[in-house]
Amino acid sequence: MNINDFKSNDEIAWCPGCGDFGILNSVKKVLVNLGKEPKDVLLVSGIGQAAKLPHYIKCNCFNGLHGRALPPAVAAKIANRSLTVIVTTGDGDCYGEGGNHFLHNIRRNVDITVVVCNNQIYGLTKGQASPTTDLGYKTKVLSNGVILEPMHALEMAIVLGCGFVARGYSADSEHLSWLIGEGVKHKGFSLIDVLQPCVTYNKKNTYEWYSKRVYKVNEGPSYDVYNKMAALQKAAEWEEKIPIGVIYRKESDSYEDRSGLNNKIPLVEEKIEDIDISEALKEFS
Ligand SMILES: Cc1ncc(C[n+]2csc(CCOP(=O)(O)OP(=O)(O)O)c2C)c(N)n1
Ligand code: SF4
Repeated sequence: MNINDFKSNDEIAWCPGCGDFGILNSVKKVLVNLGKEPKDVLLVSGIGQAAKLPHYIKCNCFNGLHGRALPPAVAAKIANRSLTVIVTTGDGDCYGEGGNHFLHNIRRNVDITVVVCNNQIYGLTKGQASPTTDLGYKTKVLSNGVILEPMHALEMAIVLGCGFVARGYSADSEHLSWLIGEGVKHKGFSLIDVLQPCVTYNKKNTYEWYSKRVYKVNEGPSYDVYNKMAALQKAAEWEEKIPIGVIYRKESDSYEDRSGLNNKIPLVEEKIEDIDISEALKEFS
């Protein structure tokens, strides 16, 4: 497989320069590097600019309601455990409308990878504040500036016991594809929050702004990714400098282990030939 095997025929409807392009390339690279074929992969999203990403990759795709990407993603993974399930979602889609699913699916710990294209704004609906918009940022409808504390999604994920918490930058596609690959290999819920400039509506968190601040966290003697308190401190860094890389790792059993599903035949492989549904169908006749 090479990158062209994952090329879809859909015309890309993002603004030139949008950070989503870097994320799209990174996801394709990961699939090639991991030796996946389009039939092995399910990309799931909700609604938004980021949620269009699955349209631009040739593989299985489920495009759900705004904020509702995670429930179908975990359901599909539970029904067909051989699928590689990756969610591509926005900060509004995942942390706002889908906030409750985010919290409880971290606790549920099904083996899926969640890539949040975090442009700190609602892109598709033309620039309203999102849960990650910086305090004080002025939008068209909030001319005095945002007064709500931003949602600290990485810190929340660490506190909830997420086993793989990372931050990437869409302009560093090589590094980002490595991060997403590590997330896919992690057994359980993995979160990769991606700094994604929205060149049209976010005039603060630009390529220039990020590029001056991002630095790579290197796993190894200088940084212990298994240390929860150190990870919380690292995840909280913002404004002056912004760490990218794997921020936190924790080994724990996944939902599939704990529920005993791993010892059972997946739903998609259950034989259906001998099941008689005629009685059930009478209800609808
Ligand atoms: C239930 C519901 N609420 C609101 C909307 C309108 N809506 C669509 S996308 C969106 C925000 C998208 O922002 P984000 O998820 O950050 O993605 P982006 O477009 O920035 O990539 C909103 C509010 C909707 N479609 N459905
Ligand atoms: S509005 Fe922003 S997020 Fe949407 S395509 Fe344009 S640059 Fe990207």
